[in-house]
Amino acid sequence: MGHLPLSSLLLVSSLSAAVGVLGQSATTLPAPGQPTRTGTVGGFELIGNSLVSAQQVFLATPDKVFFVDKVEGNPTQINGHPAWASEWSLSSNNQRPMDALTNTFCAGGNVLGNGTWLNVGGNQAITYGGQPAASQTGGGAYDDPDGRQSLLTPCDDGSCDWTLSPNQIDQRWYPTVETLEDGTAIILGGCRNGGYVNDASQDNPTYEFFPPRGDPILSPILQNTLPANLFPLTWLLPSGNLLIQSNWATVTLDYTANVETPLDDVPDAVRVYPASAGNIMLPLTPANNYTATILFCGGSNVQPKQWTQKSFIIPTYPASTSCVKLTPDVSGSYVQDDDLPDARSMANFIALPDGKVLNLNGARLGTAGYGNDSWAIGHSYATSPVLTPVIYDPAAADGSRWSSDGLQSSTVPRLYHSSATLLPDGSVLVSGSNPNPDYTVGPDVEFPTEYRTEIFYPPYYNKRRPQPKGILAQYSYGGPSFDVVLDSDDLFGDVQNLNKTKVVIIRTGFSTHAMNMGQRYVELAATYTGFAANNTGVLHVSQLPPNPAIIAPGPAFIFVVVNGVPSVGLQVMLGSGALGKQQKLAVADLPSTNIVQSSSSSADGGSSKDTKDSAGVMLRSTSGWMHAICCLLVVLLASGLY
Ligand SMILES: *[C@@H]1O[C@H](CO)[C@@H](O)[C@H](O)[C@H]1NC(C)=O
Ligand SMILES: *[C@@H]1O[C@H](CO)[C@@H](O)[C@H](O)[C@H]1NC(C)=O
Ligand SMILES: *[C@@H]1O[C@H](CO)[C@@H](O)[C@H](O)[C@H]1NC(C)=O
Ligand SMILES: *[C@@H]1O[C@H](CO)[C@@H](O)[C@H](O)[C@H]1NC(C)=O
Ligand SMILES: *[C@@H]1O[C@H](CO)[C@@H](O)[C@H](O)[C@H]1NC(C)=O
Ligand SMILES: [Cu+2]
Repeated sequence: MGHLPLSSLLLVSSLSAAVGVLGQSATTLPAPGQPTRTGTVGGFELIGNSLVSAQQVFLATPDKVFFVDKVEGNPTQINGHPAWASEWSLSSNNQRPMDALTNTFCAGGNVLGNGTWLNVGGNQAITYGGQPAASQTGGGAYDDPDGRQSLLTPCDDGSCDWTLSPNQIDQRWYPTVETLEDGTAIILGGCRNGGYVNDASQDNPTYEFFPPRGDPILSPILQNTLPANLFPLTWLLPSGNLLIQSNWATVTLDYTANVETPLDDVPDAVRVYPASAGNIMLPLTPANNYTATILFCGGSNVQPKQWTQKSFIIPTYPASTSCVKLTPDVSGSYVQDDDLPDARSMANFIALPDGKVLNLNGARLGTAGYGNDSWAIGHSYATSPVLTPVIYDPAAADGSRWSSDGLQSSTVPRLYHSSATLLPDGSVLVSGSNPNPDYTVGPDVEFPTEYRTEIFYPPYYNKRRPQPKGILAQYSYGGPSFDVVLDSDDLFGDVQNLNKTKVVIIRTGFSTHAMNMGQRYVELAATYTGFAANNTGVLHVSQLPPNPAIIAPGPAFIFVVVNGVPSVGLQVMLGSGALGKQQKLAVADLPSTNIVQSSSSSADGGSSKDTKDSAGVMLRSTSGWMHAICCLLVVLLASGLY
């Protein structure tokens, strides 16, 4: 037992009494298999037409992507009116319309710690052409009450639908939603009546919580950054503060004390809607000590007064190529990063399992938004779509982080109201684009209501995928390590690939308006024992870091990535699976990394040559045993018995 850390021993002794009662609860998932599709690597494939336009998209089960549109005249009907929500089954390619109830036009969303998805804010009830409805309590063309609170508890059997929460939030078009350490959500900002940009008469510069914690609280940054303060770019930081970037300003917010601390203004360009820069928190890893760096790329250099000037001919205005990053828990100053190869507004950033970041969608000219203006392209405020994706490698040297090598262009312009999400097989679903007030199609429409849905296949897509055994279904914050077994095929026949292997957890987020709210990438700490004789290995993997601000509780996907090739992701639960304070446990030390050089006859550990062997074998067996304890612990946490 000499290798086991004290914290683990304490855990073991405190839990051993319960083993007899709950020891049967298995929480290891079956090993993932291979993707069911094959694709053109680096290219796009059209997989069909969505039933509603994908203003908002999220992956909520291993098989189901949910689409949410604004209320508009989609031909697909549900409950006697046009649908504005739907579900896409990845395995069957079948779709079904859903009834989103409230008008979800420019709503925000995220997933709660118990797996229920929240969709809040957006438009009031409307009738045809986007005009206000006579009644705000239902009836009329769409029967869409102004509720501003829709909930979906997703399912994989086609039986679930949107419901109304009894808790109504304040009026907010374009709010941002971020999930907090206890699995509840904070809802920030917005305006009351909609429009291209905000103004003082309808501003809602406050934040509130879901489930509610009382009246909305004033936020100085939101109050002081008109008119471009909609969809404030917001991340929960490992420090427990929130980063908020709005118009040119930046703060951290301690939302428990309601204190904002100003950081530097963002350089070069406005990054929030409607400038709509690509934005993402870069991977949180043991190597960077789980320190958050946020990357912003593109947007538009527009001064506050310029947005509403008659002379601002939006679709002629070039987007920015500027990329900057900020590490807010360490420094309040932005750092320049490599420029985007193409200027972009409305670019979507997607965290890929290999640790790189995909950038797609958007336009070189103009911004988000649409209107009846004579200079609009149809109604679109943007034109010159950027069709070629580009991949950012955070590990590459300065000057060489962007690459489109081997990537092909899409055939579908993705402008305002387009979206994208990572899928479990490591491909990326891309859909939407609808810079129009209502369902608008036809031969003369340059940027129609877009239903065409594509999958982008990243460079690793067609490689044989690792099939790791031993992935847990649920993860605690701290606690005992667990073991994941990789065979020779998983390691591409080379035990040395163990030192190019990582276990990563990805929350794919709620995609809308060039943001994936809640998107996050966390690499788990790991060591390994490798067996050179047969090129197999065992990863010894830590649970989540003992800090739910690094990644909030709730559902996510886990991938084992070997030499840049991810396994198919499995859906897992982070934390207790319920809203509420999460247990933080002592972190077990990991066995040291070791490659056992000699062949099998090492079990007795007799000769000096076999010292490493015997250590390796012992570590393996103890960590297998620790694994059982770990599963038990998770069950206890989940059942509230602990
Ligand atoms: C999750 O919590 C929300 C808010 O309390 C609740 O409305 C929802 O029903 C819960 N979902 C599940 C699956 O328990
Ligand atoms: C890593 O972060 C933790 C938590 O913020 C801190 O306590 C620790 O000192 C850091 N370690 C290093 C090596 O920076
Ligand atoms: C835009 O123009 C159309 C057709 O001319 C009209 O029906 C609609 O009300 C206008 N919308 C706005 C927001 O002015
Ligand atoms: C992996 O191990 C090999 C052999 O010891 C070494 O040459 C290589 O640098 C290591 N790679 C990494 C990424 O640590
Ligand atoms: C590989 O070798 C190790 C050490 O001898 C052994 O424990 C393991 O079962 C072997 N794996 C396979 C797949 O043969
Ligand atoms: Cu919108």
